[in-house]
Amino acid sequence: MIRNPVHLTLALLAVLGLVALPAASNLEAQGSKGTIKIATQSPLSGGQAALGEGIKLGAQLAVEKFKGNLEKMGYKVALVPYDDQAKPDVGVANAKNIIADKDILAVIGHLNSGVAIPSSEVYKEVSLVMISPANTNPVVTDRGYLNVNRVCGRDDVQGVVGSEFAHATMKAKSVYVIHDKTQYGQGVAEFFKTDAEKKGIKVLGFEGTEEKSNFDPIITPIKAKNPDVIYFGGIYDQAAPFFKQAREKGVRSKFLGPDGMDSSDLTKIAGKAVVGMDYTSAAGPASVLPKAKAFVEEFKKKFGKNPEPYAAEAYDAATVALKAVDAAVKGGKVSREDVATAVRKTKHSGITGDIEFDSKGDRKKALYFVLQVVSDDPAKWGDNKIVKQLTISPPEKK
Ligand code: ABU
Repeated sequence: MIRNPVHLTLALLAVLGLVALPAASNLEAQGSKGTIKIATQSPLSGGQAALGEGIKLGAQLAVEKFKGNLEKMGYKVALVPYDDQAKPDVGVANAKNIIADKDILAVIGHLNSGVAIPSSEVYKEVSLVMISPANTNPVVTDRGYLNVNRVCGRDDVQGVVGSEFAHATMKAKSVYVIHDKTQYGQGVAEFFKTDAEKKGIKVLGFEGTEEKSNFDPIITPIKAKNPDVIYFGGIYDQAAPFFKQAREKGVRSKFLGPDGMDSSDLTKIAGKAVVGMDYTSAAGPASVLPKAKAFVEEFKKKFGKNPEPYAAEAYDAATVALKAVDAAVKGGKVSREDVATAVRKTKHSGITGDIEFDSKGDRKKALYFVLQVVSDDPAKWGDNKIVKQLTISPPEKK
């Protein structure tokens, strides 16, 4: 779409072979003020849609709120949501479509590290920046790509926060570890297990499963071993039926898990079985983030529901993206690489705290929490008790 008459004339001359056009810029016809798009990639369908939808809506709210500067400069600004279905192949297929749309200057996503890692290999081909609100697997940033950043913490920290809690607070002498075989679930389970063993906790089992509905064959041997704690490295859509069935079958162990548990859908599916359980999270509960209160009100007013965990992080990630696009536009040229460079330099006081990235794209100071489920009412998920709150820098690269 070429709107500027000068560019139109140049294009016609180019077609006639009378003049060579410069290589297409990412923002088509910079002088003509085209459309700037921010994409989201997260699961919008399937069992993890509660968190994925929250990521999309958090980013949408930020774009609506902060697009004004760019509009004043004459650009249209649009959010383009993609449904990665929590599946790596779908995320990669979407990523290929995203990089083909030159108006897209940033991606906010994903929910799943196992989707973000291969998708970001595609974004890297064209230096398209990704800012993740939720991906905690270390590999996301340990590849050291300029275009990959995250505003949340890392599982090599989160797993240890969990094992420390199991040891010092839960006084666990034995644990049984289940994981979902994904890069995220298995990864965080391994960090938990390794540190738990260092602390002298006996690991009675370490088992991966993709089962989603009938956990009988897994629960029977766990019940026989009677661990003090069962740790589930995975996401709530799989963990909730497991916890529910475990209680129904008389398992008395305490439950523990990472941020994949952090969704109101955990109680929607598991009900009373998970009341009292503890989980770690890298998503900041609005109740401890003073600036997030207005966000929660605005979110509820606009979308008629509470923001799920990681919606606030998506809001901050999208705000950082827009700030970086603003800076790149003011620099007089807009390429995806300029935006990626600007993101890495951005300092932002967000609703989840101060955001600044290190040389790998990790947040310099990330937040970690231990929370406890207080009610079987999904509407009260935001009231979960904060048992512990930590601010931790990313580990030094080995
Ligand atoms: N960190 C929660 C979402 C799961 C993931 O990182 O894959």
